[in-house]
Amino acid sequence: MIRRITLATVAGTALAALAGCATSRSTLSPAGPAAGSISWLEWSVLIVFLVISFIMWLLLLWAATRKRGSLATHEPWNIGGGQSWILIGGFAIPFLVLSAFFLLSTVSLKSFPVHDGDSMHHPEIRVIGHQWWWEIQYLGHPEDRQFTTANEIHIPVGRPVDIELTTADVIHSFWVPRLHGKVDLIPGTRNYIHVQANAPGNYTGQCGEYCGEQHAHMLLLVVAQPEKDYQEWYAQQLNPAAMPTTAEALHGRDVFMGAACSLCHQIRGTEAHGFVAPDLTHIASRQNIAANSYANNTANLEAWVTHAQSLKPGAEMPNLAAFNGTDLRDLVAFLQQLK
Ligand code: HEC
Ligand SMILES: [Cu+2]
Repeated sequence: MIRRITLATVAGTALAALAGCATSRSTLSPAGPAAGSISWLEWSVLIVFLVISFIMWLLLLWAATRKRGSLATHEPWNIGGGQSWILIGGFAIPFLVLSAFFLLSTVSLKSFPVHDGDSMHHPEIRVIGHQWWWEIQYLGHPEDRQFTTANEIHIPVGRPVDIELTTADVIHSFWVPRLHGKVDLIPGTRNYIHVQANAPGNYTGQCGEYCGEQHAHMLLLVVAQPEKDYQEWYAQQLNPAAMPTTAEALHGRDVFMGAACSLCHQIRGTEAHGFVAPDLTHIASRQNIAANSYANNTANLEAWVTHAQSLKPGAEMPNLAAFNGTDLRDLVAFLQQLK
């Protein structure tokens, strides 16, 4: 019976632990230099402390099972009974191990640059946290190389990208575990970070600082692309919104402009100039909606536009349920051609 319980516990724990290894948001599979150095530190701490724990278990076992003398034959600790155990095991070894890890963490912090404003003159991207989505400004030079998007950051692969972090409301934290460590977005302050991905791919991130009701649905996507694809994406994002060509999309455009949407959202090249919500100029080019909480497809767009509060209760987008079938269909058709 005890053996079974032990086996089940060990197997269960191992499964739970292994399940954490393979996700797209695991610090255990680093894909950039900063995450690499954090992961290296993580493994060394884990291994050293496992070895120490193993030795402790052996000592405990030995103490519990050895043949005991009577208490009277045991010297008091201050005249030699176990004094050296206390000095070496309780002081010298922990001092050495903890000092070594203090030094290692300091070295690892150095490879994870967070600059102050002075040393970071020209960030390429500014990320502004909002409850509960990410505003993303590309700060290209000259000014006509600049545009704003949301929730999905594209970076070229293989070189560091300088990102400035700030917030429009409360404290958030920028964290893409496979690429770098957490850096907070703090009101009235700018923080800086270098982000680099070694291989092309999608890297999921998550707000790392509790920021209210929908904190858990404040996800982020970093898409690392070869330089050429990245430049194509960049050029495409600079364009104003596509002009609708189908009758549905044209009608959908009127629905959008006639409803409250344009009070909050911007679509460059149209009369929609709201600035309190994600820029929708190229919404169809994004993989997900609602800060990467739902896939960007017809069903989810229809659900989101009419019942945002059911999908993300508390989000700053109201339910706009009062569309009839055709209006809703055409509105979504309009959004879907904003490539
Ligand atoms: C009161 C302001 C407001 C109005 C009005 C509004 N929205 Fe939004 N919308 C938001 C906010 C804020 C978000 C981000 C919510 C989040 O992810 O937490 C959002 C998100 C979205 C998204 C997802 C964007 C993304 O990148 O994740 C779409 C699509 C969208 N709105 C479409 C519309 C349409 C269509 C209308 C009009 C029918 C509309 N919105 C009206 C505030 C508004
Ligand atoms: Cu948060």
